[in-house]
Amino acid sequence: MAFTFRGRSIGKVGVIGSGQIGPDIALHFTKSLYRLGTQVVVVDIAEEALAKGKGKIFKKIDKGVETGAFKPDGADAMKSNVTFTSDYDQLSGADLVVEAATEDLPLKRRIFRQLEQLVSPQAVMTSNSSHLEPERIFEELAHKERALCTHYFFPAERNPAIEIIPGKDTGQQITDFVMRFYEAIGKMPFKIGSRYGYAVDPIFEGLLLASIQCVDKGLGTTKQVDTVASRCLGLTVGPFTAHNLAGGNPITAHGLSEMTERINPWFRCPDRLKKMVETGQMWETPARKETVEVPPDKEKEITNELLGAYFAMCCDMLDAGIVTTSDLDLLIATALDMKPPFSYMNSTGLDKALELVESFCRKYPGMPVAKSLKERAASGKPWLVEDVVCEKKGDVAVITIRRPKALNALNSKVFEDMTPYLEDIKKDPQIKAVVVTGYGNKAFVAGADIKQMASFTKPEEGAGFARLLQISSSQLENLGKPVVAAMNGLALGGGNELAMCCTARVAPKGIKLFAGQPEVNLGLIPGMGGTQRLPRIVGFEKASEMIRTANPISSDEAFKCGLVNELVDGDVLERAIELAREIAEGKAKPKLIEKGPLSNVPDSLPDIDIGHHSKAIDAIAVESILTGAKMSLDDGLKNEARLFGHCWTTQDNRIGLQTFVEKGAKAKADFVHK
Ligand code: DAK
Repeated sequence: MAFTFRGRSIGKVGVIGSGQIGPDIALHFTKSLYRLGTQVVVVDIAEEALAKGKGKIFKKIDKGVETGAFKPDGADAMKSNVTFTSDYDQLSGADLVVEAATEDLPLKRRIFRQLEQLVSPQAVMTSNSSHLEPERIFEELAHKERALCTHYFFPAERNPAIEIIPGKDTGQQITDFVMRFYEAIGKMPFKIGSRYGYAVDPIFEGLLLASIQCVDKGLGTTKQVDTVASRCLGLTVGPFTAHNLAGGNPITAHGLSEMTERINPWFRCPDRLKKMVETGQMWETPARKETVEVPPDKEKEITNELLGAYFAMCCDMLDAGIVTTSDLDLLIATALDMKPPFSYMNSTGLDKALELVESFCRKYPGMPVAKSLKERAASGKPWLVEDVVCEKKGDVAVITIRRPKALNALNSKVFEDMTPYLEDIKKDPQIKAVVVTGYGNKAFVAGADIKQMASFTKPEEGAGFARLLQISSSQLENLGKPVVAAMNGLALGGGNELAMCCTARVAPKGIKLFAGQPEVNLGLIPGMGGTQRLPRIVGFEKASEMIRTANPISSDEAFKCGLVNELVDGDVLERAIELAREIAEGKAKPKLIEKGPLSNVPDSLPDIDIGHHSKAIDAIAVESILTGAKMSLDDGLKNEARLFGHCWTTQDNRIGLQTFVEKGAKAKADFVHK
């Protein structure tokens, strides 16, 4: 058995290097692939390193069992799925190999030369280098088209961020495959242009340099600068503490000195850092929970200096054209868990950001003031940081809703970001069809953003939100081009409703918790067409059960009842793109939703156990289903909107929303049926 994805069979994955990060990478592979029958092999020349790596993985798996993250039998299977060996020949037949050896170019080249003899020309080869450009690492390979860098972040088994760096010779198909493969196994891959250090490390290491500069200039001690840095950048630990935690990693010193040539002359390895590396000393940093006093004037100077450096470095990435504002924002927030730079600049104001950067660059002329920042500030517009990404795949536009921390829940910003794309697509004669999907491997869209809905204090806010959702969903439904929903995971509430506005829906096989209308949990009825489109697609009985009990259905059940048109093994997005094209070309003709009044409307809905849910809200849901079905879809939607508004007059509506916000999604609301 092997994991087959986008036509590639991944039966064996190799990890080279059982040092700092290799075992964590292997752990991520085994925990996400063991069920699919993909073996993981870790190779290292040192037996001691192998034993240490194995011990590390097993300990983490055992801890996962203790915390309930893994079941004991799953944990055993994960363990027996990884082999640790010093025999390189064990990599023979591997379909994907990640090299995670020391950051040393000749060594990496040697490893890849050897590897190329062991694996087929089709096998994907990647390097977890943190700095080196793929063109340099893979220079000597015969088949450079299947090689690229995949840069993981600490801790690699849990940190979802991963930089994907194709070189100039990497095949487009391989890059696409690697991006989708990592997303399918739960990572958040970001495609980054090839430049030394890629996107994250120059910023991470540059902030240590900027912090050292603050100390050199006498603005504060390492303890004080560390404290201010974590405060102003939103870091859990400051740059000095982070460097200590990484054991005073010498790669940082080496990286910074290489960046002088390869990025710009501001980057350098300062003497203080050289000395620390030479002596093996650690930085003096705040103890846990220690309060470090910093005089306010110094705090301000340090903050300005660090923010100047941070913003300057991030904008320089844009000038280099290696990353977009939206990607870098999300990447930094995920990989380093710090304040995302462009959103941060938007909140301080771009004039202020430019002032900080200009002042920094006057002091350190090696760092240029980025053209992108000057132009954006002059335009008077904030940086574009979008929760929706649109990519053209030939004649099909793929719209991805990307709010991974909220499982792609729909807030107003998602619709504001999506609307211009839909307007462009409508006018663009090159685009024949559209696919809408959600980011990641867990959720298509987990519903409308409940936290935003619960924050509304004025009826106008709720009405404005509802209007925006209605306009956007009808824009999607009436685009004039086929739209296929690639329902890659959970589709709840507004998520399922969004999918039902599409021409067709495809979903992965075998997802147990897949689609549902859980609004009654919140003291609401569906408000984006759920009470109208669901009965029209799956019939009254099934729709009534789903809407009134809030029980979600599996993807297999969704297929059986007609909610999804196709089930897919492997990459749902790839099939959705094909289907969208087939519909546009008239080769596939999915059954379209009935837009007129329905003829088979029952007088009442079957008796059903609604459990703890509100009887008051249930009555509104039933009314919406039964009265709307006798109307045209358009009128039914208006009727639903009116009844949705009616929910806000009940006590149970406040109880339901409040329970979610205060106690989380799993808590049951104590409805009073009024
Ligand atoms: N809104 C906001 N945040 C959400 C969310 C949502 N719908 N769903 C999940 N999240 C957030 C969670 O709060 C959590 O955030 P943090 O606590 O980490 O900050 C994060 O996503 C991860 O979620 P969990 O920790 O809960 O993850 P689990 O895997 O344990 O559970 C879950 C996943 C999807 C089963 C669970 O999160 C869940 O049940 N979520 C609520 C799903 C839901 O009820 N959806 C329906 C929402 S109501 C209208 C148009 C449309 C609508 C209304 C009106 N008009 C036009 C009038 C639509 C209404 C809805 O969709």
